[in-house]
Amino acid sequence: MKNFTSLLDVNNLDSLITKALDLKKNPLAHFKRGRGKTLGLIFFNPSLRTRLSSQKAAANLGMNVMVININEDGWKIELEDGSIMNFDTQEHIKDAAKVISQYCDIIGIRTFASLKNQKKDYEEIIINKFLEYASVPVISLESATLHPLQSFADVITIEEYKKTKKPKVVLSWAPHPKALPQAVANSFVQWIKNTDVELVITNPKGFDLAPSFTKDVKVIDNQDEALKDADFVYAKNWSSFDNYGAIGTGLDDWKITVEKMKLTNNAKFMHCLPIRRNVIADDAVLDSENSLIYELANNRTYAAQAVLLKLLEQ
Ligand code: SN0
Repeated sequence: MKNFTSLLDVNNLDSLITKALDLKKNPLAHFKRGRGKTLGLIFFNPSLRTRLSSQKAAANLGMNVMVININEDGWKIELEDGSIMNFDTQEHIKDAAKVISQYCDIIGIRTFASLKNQKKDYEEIIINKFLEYASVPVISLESATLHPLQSFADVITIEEYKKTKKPKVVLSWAPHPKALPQAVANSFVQWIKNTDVELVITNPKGFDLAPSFTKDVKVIDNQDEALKDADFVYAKNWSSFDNYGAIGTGLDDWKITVEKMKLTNNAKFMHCLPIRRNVIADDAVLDSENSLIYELANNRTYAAQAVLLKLLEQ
């Protein structure tokens, strides 16, 4: 593994899952591996779990960590090659990537979709520029269209809690007051398709994910029907892909309630957090025995640690 920006960077998912579960049992087993090595975390937008779980993962490997919130603390970054920088951007991404590579052995980048320009978002300009110009491995800490560290934690958690060999996993769209990226959902589908589950996506008309991700996946717009016999319910809002960035209105009944969970096979409930409580899912679901929200967040550390370890081992 040279970089970690999507599932496509992973050679053997099963062995990476095993590695993460081993690290969960013995987090300090490789404490000497990262000694003298530095992880740089570059944030273009807010983060709680990704930031802290990555720091924790690095600390468990004996690494040093440097963090910068680039929009608040750094210069305004220029993305266009060849641009004449006589306006408001102050530092070219090429220069930033080359300089940060001198200070760090691994660089994590967190970016966010504009949700205005589909083509630009799906081109993943920031991550790709870092891949082009950095001289050390690059990890995505959520990009415009993918969130691989989250998805890795998602598959680890399903592996840990599944009761049958091939559980039914339902990814359900849920309401939200703001336009959110498709990244978590796209990436969830990309990863989960490579595990042994029956995947069903349910979303309202007009909210289908990009066909490149949903190819060969069952997608239905009847949420109740989708939830039937589910072993895992993964709720997430995303804004429209087709009508790019549009939010759903009048769709509040897509919220996950106790009544909806009763349609399932006593399913476990998952969400990546942060969650708008009583909008996406009711408190009674989030705080129920079947809720895995905190366990999923806990697994973010071991997902990040398995990835860092793999990159340190080359
Ligand atoms: C992000 C998203 O991609 O949906 C991060 C998830 C890991 N979520 C949000 O931006 C939520 C913000 C909000 O307004 O609730």
